[in-house]
Amino acid sequence: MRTFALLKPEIVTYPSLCWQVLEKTLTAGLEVTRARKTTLTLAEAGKLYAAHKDKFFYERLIRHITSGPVIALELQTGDSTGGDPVARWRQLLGPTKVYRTAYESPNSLRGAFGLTDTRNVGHGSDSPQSVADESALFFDTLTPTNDDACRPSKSDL
Ligand code: YYY
Ligand code: MG
Repeated sequence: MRTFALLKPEIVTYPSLCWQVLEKTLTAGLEVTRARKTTLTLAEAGKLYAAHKDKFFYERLIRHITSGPVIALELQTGDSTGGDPVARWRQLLGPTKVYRTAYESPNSLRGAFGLTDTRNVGHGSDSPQSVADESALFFDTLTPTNDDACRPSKSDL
């Protein structure tokens, strides 16, 4: 069983933050099975956040997620820890709204690195269906970008 996670631009733009997030992810017993760095087009961001189209924050959310590179991760729980990776990643992320992290989970990723309700470190799928849809979007159908130039092709391996 896997989950889909996305690191947002305010993390990916800063390599040291990015490494700290990845380190906490591994320490929480999650293993990275696939990863891809990319920069979303407006249309791709609209697909990822289609469920929020009518919300008051939609425009700022889309503007932010397309403002710089993101890293898509497919995660699984390690053999020794087991458990549901969807719940594990969302628990590690912490609450959506940053003010809540202060008293609910200061050690979560959003508690440690979250800046605002929009610039809140990452995304996590919330159901088996969204894992399937979002993994397919990022790993199968996304437009290739310059970031893909540094990915090895199968014949290089
Ligand atoms: O799943 P999660 O990311 O924790 O929150 P959602 O309620 O699905 O919202 C998706 C995304 O929208 C959130 O990560 C930031 C943004 N957002 C916002 O900018 N302002 C809000 N008040 C609520 C959500
Ligand atoms: Mg959500």
